[in-house]
Amino acid sequence: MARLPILRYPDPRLHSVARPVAGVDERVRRLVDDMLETMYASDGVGLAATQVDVHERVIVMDTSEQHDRPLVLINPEILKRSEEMAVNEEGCLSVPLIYDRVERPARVTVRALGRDGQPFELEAEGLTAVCVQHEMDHLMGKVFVEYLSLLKRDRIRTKMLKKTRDELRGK
Ligand code: GNR
Ligand code: NI
Repeated sequence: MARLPILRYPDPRLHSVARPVAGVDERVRRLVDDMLETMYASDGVGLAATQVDVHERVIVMDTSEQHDRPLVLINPEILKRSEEMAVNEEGCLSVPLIYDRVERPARVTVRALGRDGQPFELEAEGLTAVCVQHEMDHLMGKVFVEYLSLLKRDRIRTKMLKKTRDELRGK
């Protein structure tokens, strides 16, 4: 396993649209394992392949309290969205230290392939529903800050560019 570098907003590669995985083979399983290692090492509850510059429809998540229930979604599709909406505070490993409220359907039903290539369905609510929608947005090239006002997004872009510059200078 290996930790992979995570793209930081406003990197244009975060806006690439991922293509479906053709088959769950050894290469895809290695990607999944590296993404899980990267997610756990970064204290994230989810990670989309887009964030590690792989533009294929692969997501890893773990919203369990003990961080011991990895969830792998390959070629995920949303089958159902609740009419009820919910507002939650979101963060993103690609936009470190920024948290803001986003409104989304409260519950979703998702169909995907697991790490074993077998299809399954997930009925998600709470943080799991937030996370799966946040990750599926990444696969479509969308970052959560795009739900915020242009003013906020602009401030975030400036802050992220400065943070990256400071880190490169060793500050
Ligand atoms: O670790 C993460 N936490 C989180 C919190 C609230 C809503 C969404 C998320 S996903 C995020 C990891 C990440 O950036 N996934 O793309
Ligand atoms: Ni994210």
